[in-house]
Amino acid sequence: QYGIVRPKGYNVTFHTNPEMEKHHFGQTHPMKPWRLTLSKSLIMSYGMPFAMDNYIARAATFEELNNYHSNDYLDYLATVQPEPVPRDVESANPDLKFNLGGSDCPLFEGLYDYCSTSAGGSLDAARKVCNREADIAISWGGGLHHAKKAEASGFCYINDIVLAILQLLRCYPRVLYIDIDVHHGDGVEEAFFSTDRVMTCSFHKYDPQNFFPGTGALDDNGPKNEFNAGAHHAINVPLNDGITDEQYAMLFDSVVGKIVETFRPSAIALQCGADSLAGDRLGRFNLQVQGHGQCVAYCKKLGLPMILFGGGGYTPRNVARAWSWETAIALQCEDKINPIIPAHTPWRDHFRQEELLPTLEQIVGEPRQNKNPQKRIQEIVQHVHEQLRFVQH
Ligand code: V1P
Ligand code: CA
Ligand code: ZN
Repeated sequence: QYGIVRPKGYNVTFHTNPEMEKHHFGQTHPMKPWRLTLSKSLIMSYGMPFAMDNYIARAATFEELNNYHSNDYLDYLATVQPEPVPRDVESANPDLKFNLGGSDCPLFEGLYDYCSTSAGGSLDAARKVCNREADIAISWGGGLHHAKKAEASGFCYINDIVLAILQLLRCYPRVLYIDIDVHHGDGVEEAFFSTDRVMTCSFHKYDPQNFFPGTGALDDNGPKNEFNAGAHHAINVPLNDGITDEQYAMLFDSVVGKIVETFRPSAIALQCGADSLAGDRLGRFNLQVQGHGQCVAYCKKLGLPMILFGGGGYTPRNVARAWSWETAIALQCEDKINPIIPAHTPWRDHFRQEELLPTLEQIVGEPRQNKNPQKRIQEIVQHVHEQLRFVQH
């Protein structure tokens, strides 16, 4: 239709479940599953589904979720009833069971279906990468990196990424997890803390007192005990407000490049949280669609099997822009994408700014002041390179 054809010599699979998109966390909650509908609509209007295999994944079973999450947590998640009157932010209760029911992780109608369909998409993606039916598998409904074995955290209830990586480990000796969400990927780091088969690397805003979740300092690199296999296998890149495309790309290439050289991953799991874009309702960075997508392009060039996950992203039109552009990068059809959003795109008016024609790359939001001096960026690169001297695979 727009000349977007299947990429030659490799295959992209796309995993969704429309069931997931209709759930609501509550009126004032920043997480809007509807952003997935908006993203899919933009991806469709560019004709991208013609160039990939599209799957509506079944929900993950209790047993599949149980490969990471505890029985008692899952039992509770499957049976707990939503509260008739939603709790307000001020009256947050500190003794919540499994951290469920507060303002971050509310109990809403259909919660278990929401969680199991999100995990189902990411598990489906992992299975396709395992059996070589996909070179790149996409699960924009996944990427919920804060969920713990027996606890919900930061809008995440089930850690679909951990479940997908566990699946990849059945077929690949080493998996590299990269996280470009503006928040620290603490749940994934914790799950693989003691193994040298997974290296985790998160780029995030770091301000322990004032920014969620408060973990992920530069010298948090896994277990301190050298006899623990996981030592040196957690890489953290703590950043300040306002980082730009140029600085981020330089850091990303130099950190990920060195990791690939020393760790020699056999597959990549890339969490593409879109809250690291400029203008995000919760984020603090200045990344443009171009700079965010550059990370996907860099990983693709490595030529390793890969899963792309979604994650955060609280300005829905910008989320749709970034994930559409990154789907195009996976399909290697960037040059076929007209920056003016096609006239037939449903909800096209959501992308319009003032009197201008709506475009794919021009995101909404004021730029933030850059508080990342070049000297600090150099220090980060140096620290990471020193850590990786201990790693040899
Ligand atoms: O800051 C907190 C908690 C609540 N305080 C006691 C500390 N929570 C954050 C959670 C952010 C989660 C991000 C998830 C992801 O990484 C992956 C999907 O993107 C939070 C924030 C904030 N500005 O950081 N919760 C909320 N805002 C919130 C606002 C309105 C209603 C409900 C929650
Ligand atoms: Ca991150
Ligand atoms: Zn986030």
